[in-house]
Amino acid sequence: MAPMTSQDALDRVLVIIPTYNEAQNIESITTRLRRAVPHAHILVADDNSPDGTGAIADRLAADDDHIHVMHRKGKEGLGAAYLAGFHWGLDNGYGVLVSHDADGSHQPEELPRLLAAIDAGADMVKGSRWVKGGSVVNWPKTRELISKGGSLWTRLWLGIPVKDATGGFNAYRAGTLRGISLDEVASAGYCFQIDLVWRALKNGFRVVEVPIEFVEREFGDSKMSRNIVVEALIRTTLWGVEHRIGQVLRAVRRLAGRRAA
Ligand SMILES: Nc1nc2c(ncn2[C@@H]2O[C@H](COP(=O)(O)OP(=O)(O)OP(=O)(O)O)[C@@H](O)[C@H]2O)c(=O)[nH]1
Ligand SMILES: [Mg+2]
Repeated sequence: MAPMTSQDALDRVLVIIPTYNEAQNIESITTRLRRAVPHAHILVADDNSPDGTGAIADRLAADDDHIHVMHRKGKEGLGAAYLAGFHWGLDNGYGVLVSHDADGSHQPEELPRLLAAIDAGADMVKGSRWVKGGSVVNWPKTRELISKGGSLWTRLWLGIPVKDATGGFNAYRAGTLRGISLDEVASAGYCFQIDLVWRALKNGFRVVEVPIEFVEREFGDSKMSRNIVVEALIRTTLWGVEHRIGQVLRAVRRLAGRRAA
């Protein structure tokens, strides 16, 4: 098979929407996405939502060949839903895969700007609240502090130049996802987003942040919990300790090598 050109990749876009109890949001978000980027396909990855989100998605898919639904057996966290969605997208030949929340926080009308950054050469694009031009609407101060604090903590430990490490509105070239050992990803909550950008950077992929306006959800409940924050804190700190020990060991080895020479 001939390799996919950049234009081929951008012609084959899949937007993955993980859902758990998003019955009030799913139709409006898919409608907005279909309007904003008409050639993109959508995969709803639903964890058997008790509120019937999966059945609504089925109805939408029945009327539109650009909408697909993956029914998963139960709530396993957004990380697991994204991994299943990425595998489905890669197996079905999509060139660019996008992660997108159902709750209206990520605005479909901003997706063309993320895709433009892929077109300009990025391997991974992060929609970012905390770069110049980015913003949040209707977010309580506590959420802003958790998000900014989490990104700062990540930057300090991992030494990565990413302002919004936990952001979930991202676009990946298929080759990026193939090159970051997805099978080893164990993060379940929003730490998943940090895990993926850290892997992309470690593997030498070009990561670009583009400013987005993030809007607090109007309908339905947030699945953010203390466990999700604690998971992110523990995992990033462990990766950071491993990273910093690696740096020290490499420096010691270099020094020892210089002495011996
Ligand atoms: N399939 C699946 N989707 C999930 C799960 N948890 C959350 N989601 C979806 O992932 C997206 C983000 O979840 P939110 O609850 O909005 O979490 P958040 O965006 O981190 O938190 P808020 O900013 O408070 O909304 C939404 O589309 C959810 O429906 C899950 O366990 N399984
Ligand atoms: Mg949300």
